[in-house]
Amino acid sequence: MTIRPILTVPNPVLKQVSKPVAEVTDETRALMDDMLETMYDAPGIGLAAIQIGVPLNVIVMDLVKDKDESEDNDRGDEKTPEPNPKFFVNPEILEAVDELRPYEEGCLSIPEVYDEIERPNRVKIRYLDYHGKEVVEWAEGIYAVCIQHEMDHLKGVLFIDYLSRLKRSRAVKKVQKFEKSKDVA
Ligand code: K1U
Ligand code: ZN
Repeated sequence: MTIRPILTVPNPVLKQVSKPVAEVTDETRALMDDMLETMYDAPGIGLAAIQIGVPLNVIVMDLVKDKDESEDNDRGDEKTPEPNPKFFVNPEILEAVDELRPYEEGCLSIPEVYDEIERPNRVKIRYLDYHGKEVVEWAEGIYAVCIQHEMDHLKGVLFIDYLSRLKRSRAVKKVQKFEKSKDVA
């Protein structure tokens, strides 16, 4: 497994539309393994293949990190969350409820930028899992937020595209400044 570099805005590759995967093969699984390692390393709770420059409809996710990690267990020790990776090949949204919920979103391709985005609170999704098996299920709460955010990446859409032009250009400038500061450090 390899940690791959994550592309950041304004890299034009992030605006590409990704293509469906013909079949889930060992090559697809090797890509998903690299994506998961890259996501854990970042760290993040989701990653789309295009964020590492691969224009395929593939997403990885692990929402455990979004829980309060400082929560204590019965012995008073700090809880270490169990990894709970999820893999999505060719995901589709079949239904979405009308109810919108705001959530403060972040993106590994737009580091240090966060803003509130409204999305449907529940979506019914269909996808192929790590083994190529079809799954149909409802996603709710942070799972619904994250899958919609990641599926936007597959269409070349970033969460800052929902913001005003001013906020978007400020966000890109902030990322460019941040990336430059990493070069000199
Ligand atoms: O770049 C990405 O698509 C990943 C992104 C996913 C996401 C986060 C929040 C709302 C919608 C989608 C991230 O993982 S940003 C980092 C993050 O949220 C996080 C990092 C460490 C611990 C907990 C959260
Ligand atoms: Zn993102």
